[in-house]
Amino acid sequence: WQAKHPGKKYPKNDDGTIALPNEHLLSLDVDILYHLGLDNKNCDLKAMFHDAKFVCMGGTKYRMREFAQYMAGVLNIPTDGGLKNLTKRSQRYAMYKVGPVLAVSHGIGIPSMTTLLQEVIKLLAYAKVANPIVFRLGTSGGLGIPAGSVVVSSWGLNGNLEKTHNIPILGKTRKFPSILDTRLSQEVHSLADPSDEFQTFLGGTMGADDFYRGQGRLDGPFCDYTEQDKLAYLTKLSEMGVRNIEMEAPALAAMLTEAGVRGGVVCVTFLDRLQGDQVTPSKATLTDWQNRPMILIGRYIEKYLKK
Ligand code: R2B
Ligand code: URA
Repeated sequence: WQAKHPGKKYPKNDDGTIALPNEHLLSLDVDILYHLGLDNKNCDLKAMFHDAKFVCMGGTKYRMREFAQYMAGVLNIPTDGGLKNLTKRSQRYAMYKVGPVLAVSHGIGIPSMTTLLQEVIKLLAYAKVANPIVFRLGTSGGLGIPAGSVVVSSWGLNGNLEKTHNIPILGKTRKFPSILDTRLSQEVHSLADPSDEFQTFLGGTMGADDFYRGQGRLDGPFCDYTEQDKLAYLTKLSEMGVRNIEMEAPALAAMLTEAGVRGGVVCVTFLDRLQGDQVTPSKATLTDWQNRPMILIGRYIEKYLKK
């Protein structure tokens, strides 16, 4: 795409809408966004989503429904008829819309998240949304910070300790830089308030392709390394500036960069991985902690819309 559009860094039209770089799409009579249960012929995507400025993604359907409800309160938008799951026909993910906010679940891990994200990117392009902003609100394990803290990611790191998202394409592994928008992450971080019940950190995020060995845990069904090996690995990550470990950040960073869309990752930490591997807090505590990224993102969206 860049070869054909010299001088343009990202695939964007002058009005800020997304110019999808894949020319094969032009020959499709209808583009079926299969996992969303929507398409660009039988659905008026522009009428449905044109005002969707913020896409907020998170692992579970339940949490994203809670977030949509929370944003309805923050933005004073009535939800009298109840929140509708807009992907009902697919069942795979859930998507709710509250004014300018789309709340979408993405499941666990990079393949699940990127499947959803690519269809969301096409949705935003077909709906002609100008300059959308995408956030992931997630959970993670922290490195040397108190459980319950929030981390705003400044970059993503993959399991091979590279700042790239690596994916085999036509039998060859390709690497895409996992950069995040520095200004956006700093702005979100600056919205942490000294009176918050939690601390908020800015730092790197490692996205692993596995919850157990991929995150250096000792409590999976398989493990042939020692506790010293684990701690050496986690210490190395920490020295590189990694503050938390989850399972999506490098891919999200890479895909948004490729699409020319600004975005960020804000995760609460459920434990300090230097202290252990098991997630021990009660369900009530974990549910409460999961509201923390919502609070920060809610502040960002409210402030942005007031500008
Ligand atoms: C954090 O939590 C999930 C695994 O429990 C995964 O989606 C992630 O990134
Ligand atoms: N999610 C992860 O991916 N890792 C953790 O340690 C906790 C939540």
